[in-house]
Amino acid sequence: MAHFPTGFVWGAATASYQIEGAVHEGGRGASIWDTFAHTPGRVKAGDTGDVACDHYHRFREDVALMRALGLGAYRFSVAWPRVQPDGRGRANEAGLTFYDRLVDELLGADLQPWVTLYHWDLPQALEDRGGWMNRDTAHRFEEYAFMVGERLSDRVTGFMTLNEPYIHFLHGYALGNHAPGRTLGVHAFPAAHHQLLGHGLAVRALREAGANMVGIANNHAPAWPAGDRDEDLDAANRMDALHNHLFTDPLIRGEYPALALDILQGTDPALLEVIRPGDLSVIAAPLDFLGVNYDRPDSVRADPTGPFGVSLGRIPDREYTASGWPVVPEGLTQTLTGLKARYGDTCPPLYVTRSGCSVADVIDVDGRVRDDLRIRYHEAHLEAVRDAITQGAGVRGYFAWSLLDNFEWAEGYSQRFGLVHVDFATQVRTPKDSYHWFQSFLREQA
Ligand code: GCO
Repeated sequence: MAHFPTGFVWGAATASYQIEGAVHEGGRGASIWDTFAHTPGRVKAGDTGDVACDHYHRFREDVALMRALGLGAYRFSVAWPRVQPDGRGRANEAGLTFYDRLVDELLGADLQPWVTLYHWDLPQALEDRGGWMNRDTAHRFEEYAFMVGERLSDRVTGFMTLNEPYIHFLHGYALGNHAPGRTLGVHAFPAAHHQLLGHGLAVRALREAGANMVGIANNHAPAWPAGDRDEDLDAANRMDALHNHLFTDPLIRGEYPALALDILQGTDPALLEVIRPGDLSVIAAPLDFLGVNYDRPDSVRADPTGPFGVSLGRIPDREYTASGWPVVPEGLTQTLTGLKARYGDTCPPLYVTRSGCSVADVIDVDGRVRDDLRIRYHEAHLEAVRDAITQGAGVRGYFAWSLLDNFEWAEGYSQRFGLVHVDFATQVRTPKDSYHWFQSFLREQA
């Protein structure tokens, strides 16, 4: 494969609740994912993140694995309930100390720390007051962002305020298959707006605390009409507005996409009252980069019975990963070039902040994990990034999801996304073939 631009950032990504475990240590408070996972029937096989990869105790070993791989960066998230167990008030020193040590360990291994402030583990105490449906949560987030910024910004390369506010809004508040498990449908819009407001307030707080580079990690998927009926084209446009523009137009243009406003207005005009004068200028605080998380295109069909009047179908004639996602690398090129086309010169530099797939991995008798599909997946998506760069989308980094097999939300431990296999009974880490492939790929890039 041809070379990527000099300075291109190569990393791996994880999230706190998915790997840390140690949920009762260091003064950590409960998060909505603790509550959700401990509610029978919510997570496959009753799995929880109580232990996960025990990364809280094994982070040195995990950093050493990344160093040996040859990565230059690590994207992890800070668990808000470690820093503020109840989501408000004074910082919990033990929580900050954990991340302090992690950051120092990374720097000692020549890895840039990239920090996500919020990857869905809201302190339960805030959910008890309405969670992201409550405007006050945005102000609590600002306060928390400042605390983390003050402690870590002297050593962190890039901060991401939120991870995938779209997925959190959709699955957490509209559909309810993720924590906090609310099923509000379109009426979940305040959870979208308040996350965006929290983002804007946090950008300001992080800069005041001395952060160098501030961005966000958004989820994107090109909307492909499933058929050529006019209704399907309309449905695809609506999906595009909800999935791709609702969480980027306000950041970059300072306005909500008209189509999304139409959907809200058509459901309940009172929904728009959560947008207060001045909010959009807070939300549109300038960004240093835009993180892009991509899985697959949305194959969209008009469906009056589906949420938002659409249903999503399969994309035919594709290889499928273990979690049932089709492999569609050109959708990543389309996403990256699409952002550049939509926002032009106002488009911040792009980073692929999460790319990877689930494979039904097993350790063979010779001790190897032959995850050829994952290798092909990364190769194809890296080609897709290269194509986007050639077509003028300024892409500056790629973070593989994930370093380790981990707690895959409602799927529990049934889906393995890691470059490194984790035996959850013994916590033994085994680098997979994809880990070794990435290692030689990076040597060639050097
Ligand atoms: C995200 C993702 C991850 C998932 C991964 C596989 O928000 O970045 O949801 O947390 O584990 O994308 O589904």
